[in-house]
Amino acid sequence: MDLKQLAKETFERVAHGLAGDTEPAVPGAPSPEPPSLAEPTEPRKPLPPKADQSAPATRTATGVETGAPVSARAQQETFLTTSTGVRLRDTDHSLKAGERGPTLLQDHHLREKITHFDHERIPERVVHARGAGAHGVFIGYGTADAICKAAFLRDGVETPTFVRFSTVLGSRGSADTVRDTRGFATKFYTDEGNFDLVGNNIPVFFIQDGIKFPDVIHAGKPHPDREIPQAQSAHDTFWDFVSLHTEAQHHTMWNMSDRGIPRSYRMMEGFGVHTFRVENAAGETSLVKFHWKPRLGVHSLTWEEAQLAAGVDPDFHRRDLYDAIEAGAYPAWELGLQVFPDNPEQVFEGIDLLDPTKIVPEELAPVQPVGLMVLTANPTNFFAETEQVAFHVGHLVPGIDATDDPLVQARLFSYIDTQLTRLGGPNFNQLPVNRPHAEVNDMFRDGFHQHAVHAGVAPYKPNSLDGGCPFHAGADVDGSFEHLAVRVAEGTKVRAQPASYDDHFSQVRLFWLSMSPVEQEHIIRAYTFELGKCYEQAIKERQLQCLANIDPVLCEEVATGLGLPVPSPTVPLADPVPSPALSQVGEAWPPDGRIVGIVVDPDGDLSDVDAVRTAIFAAGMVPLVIAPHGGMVGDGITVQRTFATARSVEFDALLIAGAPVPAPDAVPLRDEKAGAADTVTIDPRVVLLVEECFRQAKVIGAWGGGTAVLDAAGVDGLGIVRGDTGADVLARVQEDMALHRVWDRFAVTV
Ligand code: HDD
Repeated sequence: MDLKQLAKETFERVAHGLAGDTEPAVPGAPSPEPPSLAEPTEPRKPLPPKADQSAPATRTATGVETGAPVSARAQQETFLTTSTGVRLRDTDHSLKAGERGPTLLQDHHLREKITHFDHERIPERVVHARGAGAHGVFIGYGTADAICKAAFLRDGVETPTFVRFSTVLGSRGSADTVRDTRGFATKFYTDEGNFDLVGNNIPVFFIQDGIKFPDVIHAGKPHPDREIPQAQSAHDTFWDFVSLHTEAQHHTMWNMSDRGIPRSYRMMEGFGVHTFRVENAAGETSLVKFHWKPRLGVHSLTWEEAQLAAGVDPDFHRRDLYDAIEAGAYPAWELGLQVFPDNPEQVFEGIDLLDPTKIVPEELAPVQPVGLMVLTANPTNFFAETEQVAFHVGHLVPGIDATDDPLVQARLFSYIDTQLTRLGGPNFNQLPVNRPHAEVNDMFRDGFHQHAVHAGVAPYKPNSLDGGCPFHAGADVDGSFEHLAVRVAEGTKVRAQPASYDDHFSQVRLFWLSMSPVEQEHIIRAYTFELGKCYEQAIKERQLQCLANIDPVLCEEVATGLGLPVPSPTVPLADPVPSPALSQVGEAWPPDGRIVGIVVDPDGDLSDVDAVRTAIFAAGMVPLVIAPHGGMVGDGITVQRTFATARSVEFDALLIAGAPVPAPDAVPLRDEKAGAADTVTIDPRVVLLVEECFRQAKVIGAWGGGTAVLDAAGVDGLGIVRGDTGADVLARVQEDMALHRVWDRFAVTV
């Protein structure tokens, strides 16, 4: 079977199956071409209904059950009521003793309204508080059948999913583009019950044993006295911990690399991190690691972009995901497995598979695709879905089990426990977003927020009063869960770990050596920046010692930046074989879903602009027209960004169609001292846009009068495309975009 072709066909089926029936946003208006990728600038028809997430039956004011899917259920054409359904004539004035008199305690509507409001907030997640979610569908390829019997992996089986992406350290309102690990948690509503794959965009973790989780998080969170910095690792407590607790060095290096600042949630890999044990229909077991491979490739922001975005658009990743889905540019990932024999040592090629600070390079164990996930719908209500979704690594389905990795063992406890505080009781799986699509017949009763009205008198086993129901599923019943019967290593009770866990540096070096020069340069800068933000000299010196144990060049460069002496290694440097799969540089990717800005001059030649927009759409990208003012320019070209609202971070490439004139309040770029008035008439905000895009190594193209902007900004060389027509320039820009950035430009600008 050609898996690439299968992935493509599966994606087309899902994406076009949904987009196919898109109708014009404004009835009677012609559909934009192609309709599915336009940035949403006007109200649209609601997206197709999501997988059945129905809340308990809701009644309208007339007492008729709507039966409408959740996404379409708005409170239209209804009367305002109290929470008990009594119609209200006035919700704007409290009940007073006279127009100017005091408010009466009797005003039960006022009290109900304010009381409910007072209790609208729930505790944010203790980690991963800031996030964004989406609904999707997973389609199995059947390629995992030989090793895993889980039904959702079978060929063609479609399973609804809900995914939540997140940052780890920041609070709910923190910026999206901070340097941090990203959570990538997926709930599969399978026919055999819910399966949660609660992973990250980084394949290793800071600690080898879950008992240290409170330590690493306390160190990473803001300082307890000042509660700063928010959503950052650039502070003393974080570096204090990771430099003392050297098993954290591998994860830390991934954070300091470009992986710590993803371009988009749509362009991140996901990892289950731990090794899991799977079982096939014949009862044979294998060990596996889960990988999500994004269809758009793995791409990152530059540090400058990340910082700019945190200021100009703190919701950058949330907006990007929402807009892409709303526009029909559905993000997609292939689920893949690295498969290892289930040997008693649980070691593969010398790598301890139970140590979550280690990867298995893909060159040693290729990632084998087993299915495709496409995210097709945004949440209808952020709180109800994204905030209340509750993941748990113990939500496993038949055929998949946890291993004895001490990190996952602690997680098996933590996830249910945390929901008790966060969601206020043990019935959180009854919330619509958490509700399994498989039949639920548990014997859990009562508790806060109990929504079920359980029938029967015997919620216990054994019973005779309910006919012995519900029954245990016997071994002969399909789809029943059983912990895999693996032999437990014999030993005495100890608080200890195997000697193999003591190697804290060889794989960090492997990662470092696998990076291209420009990625190494970014890593050096990140360490230099973060350590430069620390106050304690001893912490900086201790981290430099760790870097000396990873690589002498890395250590020397960072030490130079900090103005500190270079220590010598205290452990022998390993000689690992680099893993090219770890680098983001070098591979060409489809440009789908990328944003191309087109700067236009309303008074200039706009003849090519429409054709260029259409060609960008046709290539699966999103064009955004940038003009001095909003509204329309030329012959019906809609403006999406103005010189005041556009900023470089938003665009993957920039096109300039004509020399943009200065806005009335703009300061003309002229050399007053030289008296050369009016030598340049280009709006300085456009010049800034071009300069920033150039620094961020983006492709920039210009034709006709637009080339004057390139001259004004003083940009030239690699990835600067000049031409006579828009079509010619766009074609060459697209070629350069395949590599995401003009990587070689960094060499000339740093
Ligand atoms: Fe965790 C949330 C991922 C180790 C305890 N974790 C949480 C989320 C993700 C991860 C993506 C957010 C889920 C959501 O969107 O609601 N966590 C990981 C990964 C880990 C990891 C990939 C290591 C491989 N976590 C880990 C440990 C513990 C926890 C070792 C505790 C012993 N994690 C939690 C938690 C959270 C959580 C406190 C906070 C909110 C929640 O669970 O629902 O239970």
